[in-house]
Amino acid sequence: MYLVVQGQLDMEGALTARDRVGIQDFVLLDETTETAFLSNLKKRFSEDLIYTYIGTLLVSVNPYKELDIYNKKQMDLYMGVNFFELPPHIYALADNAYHTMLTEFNNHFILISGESGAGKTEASKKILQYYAVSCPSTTLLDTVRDKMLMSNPVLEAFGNAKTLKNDNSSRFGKYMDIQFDSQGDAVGGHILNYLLEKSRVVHQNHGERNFHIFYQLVQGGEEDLLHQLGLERDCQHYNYLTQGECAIVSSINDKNDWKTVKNALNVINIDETDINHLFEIIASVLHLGNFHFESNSKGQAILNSNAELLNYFSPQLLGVNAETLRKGLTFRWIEVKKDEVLSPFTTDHAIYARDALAKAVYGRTFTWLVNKINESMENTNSTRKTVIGLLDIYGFEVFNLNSFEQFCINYCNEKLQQLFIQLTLKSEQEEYEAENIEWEPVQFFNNKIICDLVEERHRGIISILDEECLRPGDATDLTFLERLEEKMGSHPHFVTHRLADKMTRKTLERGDFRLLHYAGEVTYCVVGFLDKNNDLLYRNIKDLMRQSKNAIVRECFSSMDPDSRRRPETVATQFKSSLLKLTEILMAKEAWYVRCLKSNESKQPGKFDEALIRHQVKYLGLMEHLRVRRAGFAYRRRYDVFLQRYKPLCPATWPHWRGEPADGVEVLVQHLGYLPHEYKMGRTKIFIRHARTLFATEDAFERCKHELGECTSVAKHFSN
Ligand code: AD9
Ligand code: MG
Repeated sequence: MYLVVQGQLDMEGALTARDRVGIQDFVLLDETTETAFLSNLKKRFSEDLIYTYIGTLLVSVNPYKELDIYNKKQMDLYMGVNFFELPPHIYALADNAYHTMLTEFNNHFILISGESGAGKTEASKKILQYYAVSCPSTTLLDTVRDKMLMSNPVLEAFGNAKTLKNDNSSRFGKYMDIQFDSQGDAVGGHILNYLLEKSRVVHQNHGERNFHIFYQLVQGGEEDLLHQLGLERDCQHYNYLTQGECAIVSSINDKNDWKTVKNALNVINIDETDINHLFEIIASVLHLGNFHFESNSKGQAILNSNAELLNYFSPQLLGVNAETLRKGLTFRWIEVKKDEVLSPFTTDHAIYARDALAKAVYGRTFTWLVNKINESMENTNSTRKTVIGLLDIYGFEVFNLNSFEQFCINYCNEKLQQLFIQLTLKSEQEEYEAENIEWEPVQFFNNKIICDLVEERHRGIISILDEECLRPGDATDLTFLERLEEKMGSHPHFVTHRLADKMTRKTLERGDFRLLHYAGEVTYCVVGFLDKNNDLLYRNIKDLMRQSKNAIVRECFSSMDPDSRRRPETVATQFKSSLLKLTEILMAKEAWYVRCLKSNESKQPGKFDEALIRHQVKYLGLMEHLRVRRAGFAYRRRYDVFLQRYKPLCPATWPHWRGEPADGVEVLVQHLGYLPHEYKMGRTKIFIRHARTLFATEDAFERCKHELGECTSVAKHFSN
């Protein structure tokens, strides 16, 4: 009996091999110094042990190499096993969330955070795979699972791109609810998407690419299809694909990915007609990017592109009249006393209109795709269900040149950090309160001050940006910066060129401002902030798209913009509201955390860049989290779980304790010689102040495992 139970507990020398593989849970670390923390992380990383716990939080270090730890055998191993009984793994966290959801019948979410390239998307895919493979299944449900799994390659093709930080960087935020019925079957899914980085469609920095789907189509698309879409099999032919000068990336196989995506589109129930429309849209965007404009003698823009192409692609692919499109891109239609008057564009305006159209078509198609995926994963069964939400959002990023997109992405990461702080502090505090335990709060750096700086009504950066966007007349990116300087000048997390020298000893260009984010300082260039925030599309172009013969284009422009005359909310404000809603959704659920760390900047397998990791450990607040876990009480276990594990250490509790688990635990720890200040009995759990107490118990337990029958002497030894 003992051995059967312990079979699951087999940590085979985990403690004795501590020196080699480090400690599996930081809570058990002897010292809570950063050096000890890093040394443990490094030790484990060098053994390909990329996961370590801080209590129930999972720290993951990106190995940049395939590890043989994500197979069915491993999944089976972790299924239904108590959290701490096997080496740390993303499956253990997934499994624990799942079983807690089933036993407590409540909703959970897994917050996966870390900077760009740290491994969030990979982690979220592993979790989804775990649920898809491990949960009970019926044939009917298998199709739901397939759809959930296949939504990934599709969304990654349309929403991910190569950046300087990550060859498969998520350029949108994704929150996915996986719905389970009371038997634990995965019965449906729903995705919320957040702010796609649309500007990438028309512009990429050096060393970066457009969204994967464009390259997949051009390189993997069948001859017939390319012919039908009027495309060349050569990325170099397209302006929207060549700015980064890296159309081919060694780690990416666009041809294979194309096949996967096509297959996935079928699995998620997109019919042939829609698939064709989808490809027509992708091709239209590429063609649009090749439109050039010249200036005539009056300074007016003239479309100087292959007329044949325009005449083919406008009606056949984009589904609109070629001449109307040409006019739309070179003239503005103004209403004068109820008459429409055409006012010619300059070439700059025409380029703006062209790019705005490409971005709008692509961005709306992306949302259409998410809606389609949601339809296909919808759970039509009305029985009560619970969910596990998976949050995988673009990570914090700093480039040489940071613009509005990085501002939004980094703001989003501030919000998630804030949520983490609130929830970890809150839950800790609540637990002590609920269990009637006194505790000592630990000081955190609270990044609320930065969130406020960005989002506060009337005073935050977003409000000031919106004011400038709405101000008629001479508002420009630079006047926006001036406003910021006027209003934020002395804020401890805001720097402009006037203050730069004094505060950070680093100079700033005139058009820049710098934010001191929780994760580091980022210098933003204001150029383009107003345009990107306004994200305006000329009304006549919108009207034209609404009449498109391409059903997806028509749907995108009709349903999403019912009132074209009302000024839409700005991009930043919409984003802010969507993050607020997301926070509410998450706050109503029980949280699990995966903190991903990037091991090195050069994406090299097995390289542990200590300075880089130290920095992340710092700003992610891992040390504080650890201290909070240990401050009051390092460890807590439910009475029944604690008793079940350690009962062999005491004759009175072994092999069975016939009373209340709490009483059994009291007898057990008395027998082990716990001193009164070393532990507290809560309502449902035992709280142990120092890790070493638990550690000694663990050691005793390990020895006991090997020296069956000598438990009593082990306990005696312990109390000495
Ligand atoms: V971003 O904020 O979307 O730019 P992520 O999502 O944090 O970023 P991602 O999951 O895409 O990073 O990981 C980056 C790359 O690291 C992957 O493409 C893999 O090559 C590599 N990676 C990440 N996690 C693992 C892993 N558990 N095992 C092996 C990994 N390789
Ligand atoms: Mg990602």
